[in-house]
Amino acid sequence: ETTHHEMWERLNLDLEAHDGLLEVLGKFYGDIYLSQDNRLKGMEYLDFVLSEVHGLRIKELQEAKEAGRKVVGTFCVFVPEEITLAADAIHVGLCAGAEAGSDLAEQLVPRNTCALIKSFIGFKMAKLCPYIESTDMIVGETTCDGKKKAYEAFNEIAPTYVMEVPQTKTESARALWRSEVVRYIKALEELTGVTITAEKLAEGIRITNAKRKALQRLTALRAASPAPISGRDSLLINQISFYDDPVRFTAKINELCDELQERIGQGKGVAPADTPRLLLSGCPMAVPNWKLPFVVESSGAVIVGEESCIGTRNSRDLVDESANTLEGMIDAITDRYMKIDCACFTPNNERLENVTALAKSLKADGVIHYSLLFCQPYSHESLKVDKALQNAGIPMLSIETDYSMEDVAQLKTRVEAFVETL
Ligand code: BJ8
Repeated sequence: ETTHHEMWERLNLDLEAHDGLLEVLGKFYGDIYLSQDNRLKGMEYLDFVLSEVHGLRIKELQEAKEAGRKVVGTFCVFVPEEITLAADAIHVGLCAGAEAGSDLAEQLVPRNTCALIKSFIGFKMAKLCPYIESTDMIVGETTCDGKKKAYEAFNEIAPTYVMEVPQTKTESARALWRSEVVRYIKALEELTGVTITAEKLAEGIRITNAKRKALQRLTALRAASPAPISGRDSLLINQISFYDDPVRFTAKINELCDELQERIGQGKGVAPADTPRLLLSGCPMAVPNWKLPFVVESSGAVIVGEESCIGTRNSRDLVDESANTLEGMIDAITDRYMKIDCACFTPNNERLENVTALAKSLKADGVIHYSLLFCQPYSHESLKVDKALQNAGIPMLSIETDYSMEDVAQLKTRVEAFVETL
């Protein structure tokens, strides 16, 4: 505890406000996570990592920095982790899922900005995030208008390198994205002094693919009935995939999947087999945004999948490992990332197919589409996803909310009513 405080002080955090945040987080975690029945033994690791997410993991980052490694912070699954790893750097997610500091953020971005953006800006301004303070490079991206304009403002308080993500999937869009991948390689080489060779990039691809394969395994096991793991726990695993050491995390998740397999073999689950099964779809849920999963799972349903960037959108596609030249690997990375079906793309019909296929493969009885308030891309697509699911005979409930707790009772009423119809 004391050593963590010294570290946080060195990182220039607001110690008092940060203590307050950790206290609320701890209580929240107790209510939402530790209160669950029939949890997997493997979740102990995740509980531990979460309890030390601002402690031991930050200490590891500091030690790595002392040993000469660099830390890269990102806000989007478009930033290729393979390349970060190939430069011997550490890749962490900086998206935030709490309201703390959001009022301060309104000095830099308009009030009608989504909660996710306000949260990462607020965390920086209120000196609450040891990850932001540990980074040597912060990488933004031109995805939604909210984010791309926010990075302009954020750049004034935290220098931000911005990758240009195209908005379509045409050949010229691919060429633009490939050039951005190459530019990112150069930027990292400059930052770290490491030359990214074919050998190093192959290793980065292998580590990242292995992590995604472990998450794919988890997704596939959740098709079992009764549901073998709660949606809350699965969301936590996906959230922690953005912070933890990738090799250690992969080993732990594979162990957890072994346990899941055993549990499925015994016909055991976290809820009775006739519990309505729901797929969540839409905006990413960053730590500690557990509001909707908690509401859903305390309304008589169980969540069996997350079609979001903190979910299957991040784990579904692998980089082809057959290339053995640097140029070939860059092509493979480019192609893999161009498959991401973010709502920022136009058109984005593959997402409609992917949501429908995922709902079917996970045997979901219904889908809850989740958009953050003021998120144009996902609010728009909620209408399209609804139609696509209707055509497939899968009911959908559309929810728009933010990080405040004020609408919890109202959300619960709507979710319960939806669950009753399934
Ligand atoms: S690839 S989903 S991580 S951009 S919720 S900030 S879209 S207004 S997060 Fe995303 Fe990359 Fe796409 Fe995924 Fe804007 Fe919407 Fe806010 Fe959002």
